[in-house]
Amino acid sequence: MSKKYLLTTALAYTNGPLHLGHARSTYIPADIMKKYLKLKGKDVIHVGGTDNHGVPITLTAEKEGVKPEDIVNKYHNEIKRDLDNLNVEFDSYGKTHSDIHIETAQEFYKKLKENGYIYEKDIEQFYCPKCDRFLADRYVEGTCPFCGGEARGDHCEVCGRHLEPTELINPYCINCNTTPELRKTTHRFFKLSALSDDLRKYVESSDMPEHVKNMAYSWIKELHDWDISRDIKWGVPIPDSENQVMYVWLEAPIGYISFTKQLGDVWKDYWLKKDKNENDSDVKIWHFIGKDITVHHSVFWPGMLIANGDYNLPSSVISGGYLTLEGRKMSTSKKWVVWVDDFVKYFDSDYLRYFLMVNAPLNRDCDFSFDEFQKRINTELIAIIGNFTHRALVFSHRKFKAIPVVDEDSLKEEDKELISKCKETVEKVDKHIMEFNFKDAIMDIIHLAKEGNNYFQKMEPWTVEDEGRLKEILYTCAVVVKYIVYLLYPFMPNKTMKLLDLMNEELDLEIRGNDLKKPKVVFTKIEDDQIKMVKGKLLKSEEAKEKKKNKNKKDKKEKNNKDENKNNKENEKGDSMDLISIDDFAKIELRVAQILEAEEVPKSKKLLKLIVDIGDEKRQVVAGIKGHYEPSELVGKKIVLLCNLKPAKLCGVESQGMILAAGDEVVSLLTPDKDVPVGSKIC
Ligand code: B3M
Ligand code: ZN
Repeated sequence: MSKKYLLTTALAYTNGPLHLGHARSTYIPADIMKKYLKLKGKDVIHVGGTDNHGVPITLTAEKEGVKPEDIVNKYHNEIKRDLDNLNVEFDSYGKTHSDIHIETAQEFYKKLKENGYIYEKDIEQFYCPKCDRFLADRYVEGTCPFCGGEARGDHCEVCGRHLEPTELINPYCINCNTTPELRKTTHRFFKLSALSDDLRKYVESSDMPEHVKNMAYSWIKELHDWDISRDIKWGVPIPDSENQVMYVWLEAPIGYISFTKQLGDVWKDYWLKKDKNENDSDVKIWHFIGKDITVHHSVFWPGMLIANGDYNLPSSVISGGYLTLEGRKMSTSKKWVVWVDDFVKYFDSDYLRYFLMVNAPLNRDCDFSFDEFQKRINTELIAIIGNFTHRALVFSHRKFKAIPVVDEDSLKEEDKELISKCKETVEKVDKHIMEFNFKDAIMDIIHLAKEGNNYFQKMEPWTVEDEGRLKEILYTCAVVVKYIVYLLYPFMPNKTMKLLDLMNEELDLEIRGNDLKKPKVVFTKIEDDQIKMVKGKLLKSEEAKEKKKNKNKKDKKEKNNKDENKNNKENEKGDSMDLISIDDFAKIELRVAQILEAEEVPKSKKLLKLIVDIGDEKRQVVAGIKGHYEPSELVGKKIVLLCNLKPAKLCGVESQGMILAAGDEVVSLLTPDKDVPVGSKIC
């Protein structure tokens, strides 16, 4: 039976439009694959939509004084507009705030419960007595216990650490500033931890790339049950609970099913297992996502599907790397971002599709810089592909007004050789695309165009007087153009369709010999002035802000220098690019310490309490490393401790210093490379 492909793309949160990072990691790759498979005549659909629930949306709505629905509709439409402008096609595009999704998610939940994967447990949550409601993590703010900066209940923007709201010092409700209190509430939990063995087997047998598999294995080792209820109103109501909705990450991926359902009964062919015990081998479900949500798609979501039992599991998860902008991390809050909607005002979206795929392999991070963009478009696309296709068409049009068709058997060796290179390129490109290796696929197409250029140059058709020979040469060139157009179409649908139109041809590998239209330049060069102007427009607000920020910083520093009683917090938490002097560094006292005791901090998901020896005294330190280390494996370890940090209380336990650790998903304590005495100073 021939395969069916269901491609999905991560459901964008409706709290903002799309920027180039979304386009690069997720939507452009999926659309390339969709267009390519369709070109090959495969049964393929692309399903996507928007993710309308979750706290960021209610926060945005409250900030703007409107209903969550208004925010959702506004950005749903803007996101779809951006996707249309990028030429990303969908067979079905939905919203999670819709009847079909809510119904599907609730049925899914009921099945999980029926199968014994849901249980109830009482937990304590922050509750604002004044607002009379439980507070989601993001609704609590306070002081970061690690760095003293202003932090949100789930994350500290200053030091970048993940936090639990209960870890905050002086927590307050962001709505009314009241100090919240802990109150008991009954939550639903999903028994994810019971699925380790099934998940490991599933990952092993999947087509996920090796690096995704390895990430999945390391998460599977540490599975905890999942709290899937939230005491808020905005979301998919939990069927057997009043006043609670599903955690957004439980219901959002179910959107992949709900939105396929929008297509009618065919949805069953992709999702419903024919044999209860086995995945349908003729169905390929591929999730295209950004790399930050790999765990959700390679572990949590398959776990949900296994527990439910009715549906096919994803065959692969294609996770695209991050995009930096001009060498710096993109940040919507700092306005260091280029929105798709702005970009397409100045450049054909094909240029973006091309550049974002050719600049780095998909699974790696990639930088967008306007100068590099201009350079690659001009030196590769224009100078190689544009040049060859244009010359070939102009020449044929001038001489014959059509592509001359000849008998391939009578061609000369050098013509045949080039045509066989075309065929080889199809195979190579096919292999690369099917391995999601879009960069190499494009490089092979460029290479073919180079061969075409060399051939054209060598044949010097302008000197050929024999009409028969000229026809052979121009036919050979037309074959190369046709192959380039065909192979490049998934990457650059606009430009290639324009070329096809000039050729009066169809999107395949035949040459029909139709009359040519008068050739026009399809690939236009990006001029220096243009790139300068666009840079000025799209990066200007940030530059102005930067300057202002730097000036403020300078003023503040001057003030601080005068002020003996210095409170350096602002400078410390400033931009990560700030340089510090050696005197600044000397203020930090780092020592090698040895862990003597380690135990869990009750009621905290993250914290361990440690007693450490720093040479001349013992200290009690609280560290957010639970889940990354077992307390027992820590005892005896030599680590690095920041000793002169102001003591702080974390979850009610005093911490007299901070242990240094690196990493986010995988957390590693810093340890001395050689055995140095406890108390050794680090300088
Ligand atoms: N809404 C967006 C993100 O974290 C999130 C994806 C959901 S996919 C089911 O990128
Ligand atoms: Zn409040």
